[in-house]
Amino acid sequence: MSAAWWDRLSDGLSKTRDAIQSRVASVTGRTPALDDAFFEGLEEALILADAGASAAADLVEHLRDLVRRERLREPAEALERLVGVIADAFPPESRDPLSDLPAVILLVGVNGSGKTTTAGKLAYEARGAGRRVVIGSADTYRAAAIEQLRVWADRAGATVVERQRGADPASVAFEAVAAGQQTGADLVLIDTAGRLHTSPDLMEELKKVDRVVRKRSEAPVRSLLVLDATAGQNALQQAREFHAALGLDGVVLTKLDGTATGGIVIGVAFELDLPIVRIGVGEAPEDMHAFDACEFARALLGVRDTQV
Ligand SMILES: Nc1nc2c(ncn2[C@@H]2O[C@H](COP(=O)(O)OP(=O)(O)O)[C@@H](O)[C@H]2O)c(=O)[nH]1
Ligand SMILES: [Mg+2]
Repeated sequence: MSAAWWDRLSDGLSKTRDAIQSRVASVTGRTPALDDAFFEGLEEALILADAGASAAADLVEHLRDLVRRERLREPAEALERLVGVIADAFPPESRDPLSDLPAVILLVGVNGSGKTTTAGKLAYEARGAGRRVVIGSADTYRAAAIEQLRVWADRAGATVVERQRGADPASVAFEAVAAGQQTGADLVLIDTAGRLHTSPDLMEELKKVDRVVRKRSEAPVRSLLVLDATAGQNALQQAREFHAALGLDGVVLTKLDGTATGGIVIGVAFELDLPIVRIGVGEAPEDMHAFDACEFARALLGVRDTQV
């Protein structure tokens, strides 16, 4: 990982990191340092970072066991072990829904979470790897949304399938899949509308898009939830609802460069057992990265990798 990339992710997670580091600093030099208050403090910091209460309790319990078994005494050692404990809470990388192509990827999520931007970034990444990409513009509610996606598609060198505003999203998605098949595309990305996840209409519309796409596609179809990491506990609730309605294959966490607490990544992986497929750290095409659980845990806890 380059220093710039580390700093970018690290800056976004500074709030959580500072909270954890100050707890560690407050017990350093004390004997014994690794007492109940230390572990309770860590658990509280993880909850404040939006990891969710059950994930926080479970992770800290694991850490306590390790510390006891290895007879650790130093807060820095405990923190280093916590990196491993957090990293192990994520599903294995072998479950990356973007790793085996051809595929059709449905991008879903609430308004403003970053679906269109993510479609553009994924197209840009796949084009960079020499893949043929078709993007379906299935957010037909706003003319601006269609425009925005076209700009991204042009930039990436991807083919875009679009219809006029107000067209049936499922038919646009259907056409995109058909176009992908006809042209031998490796990747078909379907951008959808957001609105509120609490709107039953939206879920019904997405289920219809999902049904139509699965029926038409010969390639595997995977649904990715695009989540705004700055939404905190709200993001976890959205993930539960989208997962229940659509059966998700993974999550893209956006805006980790912003004011995100970051722990939401842990909550989603832990509670829903979904892989974090990519993370977004800015608005430019190259501001998206594969998720590495160990790197992430290091950035969140402020523990530099000492092995490199
Ligand atoms: N800082 C930052 N902004 C992002 C990121 N992803 C998306 N955005 C911005 O969030 C806003 C909403 O994104 P958009 O893709 O239109 O969301 P959609 O409604 O889900 O399609 C836009 O201003 C994007 O530029 C990210 O990873 N970091
Ligand atoms: Mg959009």
